Amino acid sequence: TVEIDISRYSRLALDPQEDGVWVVTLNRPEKRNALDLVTVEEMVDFFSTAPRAGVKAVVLAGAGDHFCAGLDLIEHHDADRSPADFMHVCLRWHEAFNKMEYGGVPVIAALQGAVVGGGLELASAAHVRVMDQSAYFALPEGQRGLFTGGGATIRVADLIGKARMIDMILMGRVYQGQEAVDLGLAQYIVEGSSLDKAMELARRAAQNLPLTNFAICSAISHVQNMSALDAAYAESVVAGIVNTQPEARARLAAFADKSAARVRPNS
Ligand code: 1HE
Repeated sequence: TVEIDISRYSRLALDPQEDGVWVVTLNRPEKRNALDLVTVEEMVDFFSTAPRAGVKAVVLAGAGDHFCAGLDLIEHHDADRSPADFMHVCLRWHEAFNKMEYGGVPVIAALQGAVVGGGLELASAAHVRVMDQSAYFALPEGQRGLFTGGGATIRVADLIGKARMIDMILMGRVYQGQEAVDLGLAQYIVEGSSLDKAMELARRAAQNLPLTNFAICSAISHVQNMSALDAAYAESVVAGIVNTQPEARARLAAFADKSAARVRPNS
């Protein structure tokens, strides 16, 4: 395993808990947690390292009233980038978000306020999204003379379908509340704090065996990119490794001797 040096991070506040859950907070609330170059590099760094550092689950949060306002438009404006420059900016976003989605460590996003533009792209790279009553989702790029560059054409379209994504960016349509859950933008909506609920879910996920979580939070995404034939093959190989891991024997024994909890309907 490798160590994560918390003091090296400035845009992200890293807070490791005793149970292996790490709270990773976008920490520029005065800029509504807009994603500048430094933030994205810190995300590449953290999410590249976390799978080898014993991180069992991540809660991804935003400080203040808004989760994330997307691309730092002021930095982008001031830099007056060339097409090649901005292509490379986008490639770093993809590097960061792919490390999240394919890294094998469960990432639970705790959402409030604006989850817009690149903020929605970031949230959609998490494995589970929890929203509170203040959270709202939009792709303002269309109105700003821009286009998505952080994976929305892939992940937001996956979550809600192509037609709804096109409508969101074309019209500046905003989704919020239960409707956002019904469409698949988030999986949970809470009356209270999305951070509390995300912590609860992360702790639950952290109870699973790490190799099982690796398969869930890496293989499923990879398999989605494959043909059905290759997907079945890859699934078999992953199951071969995960389902025979020595660490699973105690759990199987507990089922066999009837000490393990049974699956029951919600009461
Ligand atoms: C920012 C940004 C930002 C706020 N870049 N600085 N994203 C957007 O188009 C969203 C743009 N932001 C907003 O619509 C609003 O700021 C919010 C709804 C997020 C928040 O509203 P509010 O009233 O709480 O804050 P504010 O007064 O608008 O902003 C407070 C400060 O944050 C202000 O800075 P200040 O120095 O004047 O105090 C804002 O400039 C700053 N701020 N949002 C930079 N986005 C890889 S392609 C990805 C494509 C995209 O993501 S496009 C961006 C889409």
